[in-house]
Amino acid sequence: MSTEDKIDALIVRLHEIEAVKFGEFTLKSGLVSPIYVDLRVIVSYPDVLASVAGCMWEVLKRNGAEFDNMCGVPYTALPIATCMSLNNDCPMLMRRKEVKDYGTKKAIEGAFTSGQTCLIVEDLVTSGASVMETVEPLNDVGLVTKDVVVLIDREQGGEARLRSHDLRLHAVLPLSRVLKTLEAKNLMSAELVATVKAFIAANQTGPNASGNEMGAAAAPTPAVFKRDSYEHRATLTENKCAKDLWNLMARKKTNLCVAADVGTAKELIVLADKIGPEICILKTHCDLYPDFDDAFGATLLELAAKHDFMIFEDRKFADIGNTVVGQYSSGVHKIADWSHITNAHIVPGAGIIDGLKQVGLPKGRGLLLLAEMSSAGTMAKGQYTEDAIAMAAKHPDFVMGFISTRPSAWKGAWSRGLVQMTPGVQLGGGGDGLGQQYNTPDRVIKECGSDVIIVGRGIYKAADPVASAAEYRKAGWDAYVSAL
Ligand code: S5P
Repeated sequence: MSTEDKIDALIVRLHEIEAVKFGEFTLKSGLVSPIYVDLRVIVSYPDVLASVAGCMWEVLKRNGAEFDNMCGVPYTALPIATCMSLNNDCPMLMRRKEVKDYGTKKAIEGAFTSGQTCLIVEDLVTSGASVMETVEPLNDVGLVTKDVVVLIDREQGGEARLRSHDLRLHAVLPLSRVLKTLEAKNLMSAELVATVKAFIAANQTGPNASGNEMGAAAAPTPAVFKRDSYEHRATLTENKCAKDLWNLMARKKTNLCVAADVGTAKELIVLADKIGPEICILKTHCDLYPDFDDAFGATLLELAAKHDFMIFEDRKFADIGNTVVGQYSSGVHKIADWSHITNAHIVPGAGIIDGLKQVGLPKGRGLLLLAEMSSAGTMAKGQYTEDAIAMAAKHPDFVMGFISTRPSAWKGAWSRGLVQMTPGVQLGGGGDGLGQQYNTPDRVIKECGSDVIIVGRGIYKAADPVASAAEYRKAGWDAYVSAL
């Protein structure tokens, strides 16, 4: 049997013994997943265990991996590593999960010499975090780690994370391969395959996700929140507006959104024409302008096309679904006709998203959820933020991201296709005496993990708004580049 046939047969067996299951599984984060992978059961099926160990070895040899010994990630991968060791006469090491507080206190058991190369064996990779927990103690005792072999890669960001640590991931079964085979063998419907794919796309783990299933809890916040490029994140979203924005930022080299809270529409149009070349988004509060008229939207759209920026009407909808349909589509402002992006509070519950989506989705618009706020004493924190994350996950076609202040510290997993936009930004920091709290562009991007800085008074109140916009643009962009 060819390796490929063996792999197909193994996929069917894994499905039979319910090591890979489909249905509705509630994860720790509250998200409902259409797929669940639990490989602990394979120890009870010797034919499956033998096949897993055989396929993993073949993939390693095919890829030319070389190593002196191997170490399984406790616990599910230990029997797999043992089989590979016995079948191929390759020495094995063991990592203690809890280092003994008596006796030798060794984290790594077995015979080895410093400088040897050790292969890591794992059953399932989601974020790559649990692999790293085994790599570190191996490196601490002088072993070199270059290769990681895994049975199933959920394709949720683990490979990139391992790559950033110079580790090569060899996966017998990328999840997409599992889906393809099960569909070809009529064990999954095309619809179910699409559902699982959409779920995986919407739940990419980020660089600080933990190794728990679906990255349900976050690791400590790193000083610099390492990030993926805007170009790559464009490939992770289903929402047209988010895709356009990611690509626009990468193309124009700016992550600056200007909050143009000036006194009149006339002033706003003049400002937009001047600072247009510096920005990715112009944020408006159209109910601030006494001279707002029917020509406003068309004029702004012309400027957006001229200077290549997007329009974000910061309406902060907060009513029931039926009411927001009217507020978004008609009334005085007809926001959906001219604003690419708008935002909403989640206070009313999911109906607000359904209502806005009914109007915005057919027009290719995007919605931001207010998951956190920049003002002192905000109620948008903790469970509220978690709920916003869960709501966004249910509408990957329409919700394009969040208004947030510190997404790097979020516990819940969120898709990296979503955009994080942060207000309360000034180069000098501080506050405004009315509750606004300012952070610098550098901290917002590098420490807080945001993607877009929203700057209002720091620019439009400056003596030279154009020079100030250029300064903020540079600060925001330099911070992004250095966090890559
Ligand atoms: O939490 C928030 C959310 C928003 S959208 N805090 C905010 O300040 N904003 C908006 O960002 C606010 O309405 C204003 O338009 C802008 C901040 O302006 P600045 O002058 O304080 O920079």
